[in-house]
Amino acid sequence: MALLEILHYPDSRLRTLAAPVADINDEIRALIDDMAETMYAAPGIGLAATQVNVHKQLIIIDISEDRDQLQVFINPEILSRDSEVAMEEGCLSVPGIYETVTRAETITYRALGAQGNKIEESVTGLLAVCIQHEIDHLKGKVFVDYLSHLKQQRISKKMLKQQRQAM
Ligand code: GNR
Ligand code: NI
Repeated sequence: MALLEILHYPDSRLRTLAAPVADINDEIRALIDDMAETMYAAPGIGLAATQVNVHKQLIIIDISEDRDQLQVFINPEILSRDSEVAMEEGCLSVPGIYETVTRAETITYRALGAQGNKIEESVTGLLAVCIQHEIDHLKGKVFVDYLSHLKQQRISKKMLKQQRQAM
């Protein structure tokens, strides 16, 4: 297992479109393990492969209280959306920034699980928001993109300043 480096906004590599996973092999299983270690250490409730500079359609989520219910979603697709909910979001690629984003409250999605099992279900609330946040990463989108241009500029400046100071 290994801790992976998380890309930070406004890194242009976060804009990369992820390709579908063709085969759930040992390389993908090792990536899932490393991503889980990285997400739990951060700590975060979700992580997309894009954030660790691997441009494959793979996301992991654990919204459980005890941090012991890892969910793996490979090649996830949203089939339908219903209602809206506003939730304060954060992102491991935009540390220290928390802003309210409005998304679908309920989604029906399709994905493969870690064993290649087909999943198709409707979910609501935090899990639905988290899946949408992570699928956005796979499409090169970050939650900051939903904010006003003024807020985006302020966040960019703040992140770049933090990154300069960390060097
Ligand atoms: O840890 C995270 N918390 C969170 C809170 C509200 C909505 C979405 C998230 S996902 C985020 C981890 C992350 O950056 N995933 O891409
Ligand atoms: Ni994120």
